[in-house]
Amino acid sequence: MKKPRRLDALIVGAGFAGLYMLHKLRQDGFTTQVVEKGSGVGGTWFWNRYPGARCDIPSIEYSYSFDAELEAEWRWSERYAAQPEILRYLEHVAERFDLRRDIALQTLVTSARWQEEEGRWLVETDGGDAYDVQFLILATGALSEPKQPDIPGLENFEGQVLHSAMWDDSADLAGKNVCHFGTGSTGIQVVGEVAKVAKRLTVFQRTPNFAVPAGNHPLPQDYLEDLLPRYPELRERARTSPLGWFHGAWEGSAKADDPEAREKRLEKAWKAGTTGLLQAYEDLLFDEESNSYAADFARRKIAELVDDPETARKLTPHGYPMGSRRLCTEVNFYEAMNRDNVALVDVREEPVVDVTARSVKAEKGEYPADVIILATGFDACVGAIKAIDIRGRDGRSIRDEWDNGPRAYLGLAVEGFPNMFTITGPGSPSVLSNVVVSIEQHVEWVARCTAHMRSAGQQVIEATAEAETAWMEHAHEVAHSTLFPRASSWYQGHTKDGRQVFMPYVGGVGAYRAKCDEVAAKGYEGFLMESSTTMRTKDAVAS
Ligand code: NA7
Repeated sequence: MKKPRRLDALIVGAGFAGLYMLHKLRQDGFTTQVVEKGSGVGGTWFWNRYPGARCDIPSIEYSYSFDAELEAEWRWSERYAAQPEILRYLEHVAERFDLRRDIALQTLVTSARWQEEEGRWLVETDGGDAYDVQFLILATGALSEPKQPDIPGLENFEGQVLHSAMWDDSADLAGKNVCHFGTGSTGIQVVGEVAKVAKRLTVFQRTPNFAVPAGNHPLPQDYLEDLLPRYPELRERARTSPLGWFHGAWEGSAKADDPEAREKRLEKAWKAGTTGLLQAYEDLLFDEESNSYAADFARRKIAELVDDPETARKLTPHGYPMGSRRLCTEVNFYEAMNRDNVALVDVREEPVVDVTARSVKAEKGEYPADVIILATGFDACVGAIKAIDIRGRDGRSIRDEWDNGPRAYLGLAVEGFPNMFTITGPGSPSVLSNVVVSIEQHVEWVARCTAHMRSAGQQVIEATAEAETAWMEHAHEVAHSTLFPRASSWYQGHTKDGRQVFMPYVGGVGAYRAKCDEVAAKGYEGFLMESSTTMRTKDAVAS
């Protein structure tokens, strides 16, 4: 280990969260470094470069709001930008705010140890670098630790295996036999594109998901001129809304409308694109009967869009409320399912039994494969944090503790792990919101907190166990007032004895922001702080 570099803060990750956090702390005069395992900035948008990768929130909303000049100079080409454009945007942000000089790329944080006597973190990387920092800020992303699926015999495969979150840019799928696993948001995007070039594409699906056409389109040349005067008000609306979007749900209950009016409204919402359908009525995520009208509507659409009734049957979701699993955005997915070179295998009806050197064998058939694509998701909300060997007070390991279900106060801080902040951590709106809005809110809250600590002469901040427990109980209660827990989904974590922990906070972005602001205004209620003086006194006593 090299001699540790002494800084105020270390930020792990150079995606939307890490870049803004660096900018903010630097503005406040803190010495700060970002470490990033990728060879470029961009986080999620650096890694997820598979064909068809695209945002499912309109880009004019899924972008930073902290700088009016940035807003005025960046022009999106499409309603939902594709990955290369979002990556260019983040690279632009890194250049524009001169962030790169404090970002170490291709550097993986391997461990972080709380140094009790100093009240600081000692952080080590795979390259042997070390950092001695007051604050450790985990901007590691909620969907960044890829999950490897359990597919029997996969190790025997002699062709190329591509994971959607670690895509090989040089991969050429033209004229190839491709076997594809996973039909979540990612898989649905991949299939729409790969179907156009593959010789034969076999899609292995486990749980069918609801998918709504994106309604993507190029943005008019002059859209920005029209948007700019309204931007501040729209951004403010997003900050105080339930999901971090400009527009909230349409008023009323699906139960209250007569069938004709309901059909008309659902049709309009369907045409509005993905974010529309769940917003068609305000009670769709709360009331089972209302939800069933929208879900049945979406099921009828699948039957209309997919030619082969047997394929349509397999693609039709059942057994969980629409939206309780992530609602997917589709571009060409159902169209791909109508192509002659595409086949769908439902692995619940026809399990995969083996993978050979050049094929995937299922119970009822063998499917040729030159390439296998895994769009099999992430160890959501916790994976990237657990990947680091983090030891808090008394050597406590976050990996071990979160194996019993994640816990955090406001999704921001963890008892036993002082001076560590988790941006969009479990217990915050994170993946159930426009995450850029949630990231900005967390970054600004953390910056306000660190600035407060410096001016108040405080060295250490730590969430109390009581505040953390109370928050987790509240988050659980709110989740259970909705339909979200009715589905098995990656939103759920589990304790060792099998209890569910619903990881994102569903109480709404606006309400959550108000709570965080209140905590700060009340002198960081639910946190304990120690001043540098107390620490020095303790040191003196100890020696
Ligand atoms: P998801 O939504 O977790 O999807 C992963 C998919 O992979 C899902 O359909 C899984 O089925 C499927 N899967 C996992 N293992 C297997 C096996 N062994 N066989 C067949 N299918 C399998 O991840 P995404 O990357 O699509 O999306 C995550 C988020 O990233 C997304 O919401 C956006 O916010 C960005 P399952 O559902 O577990 O039955």
